Amino acid sequence: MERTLVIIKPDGVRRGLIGEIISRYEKKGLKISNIRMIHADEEILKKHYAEHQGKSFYKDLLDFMMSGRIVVMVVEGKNVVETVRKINGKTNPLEAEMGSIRGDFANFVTENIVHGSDSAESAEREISIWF
Ligand code: D4T
Repeated sequence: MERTLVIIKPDGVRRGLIGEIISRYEKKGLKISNIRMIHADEEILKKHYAEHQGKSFYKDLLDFMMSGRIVVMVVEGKNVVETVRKINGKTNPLEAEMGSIRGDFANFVTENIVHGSDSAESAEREISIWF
């Protein structure tokens, strides 16, 4: 079964959206197969966001991701990578469709509530970082 890594970012946790977000995945028929709540440190975030190192938004992104607790989970299902990205909506909330998590709840590109892996290969890499 395909797997993906989802992170509910500090803004999603602060705003009390954990249940809302998980229920959207579950109602679509996806399974949460592992889950933990942590306060991430710089070391683990540098690994997770290695591809963005050097980009203009990198430091703000890491600071934001360390600003509170996050929920990290493994989600399983058929075509789960693509399905989760559709449920999450586009990275920039202004472009995200209404009805998606980002379309419904996010305002800024950095504070965009959730992360979902962008491919099955990224998912396996990210799952090995967090679990
Ligand atoms: P994540 O990784 O959070 O699911 O986002 P995406 O896969 O949808 O998008 P991404 O990797 O391109 O961006 C990672 C993370 O960086 C923030 N970001 C991104 C930002 O603050 N400014 C920007 O210009 C971009 C492109 C938001 C998500």
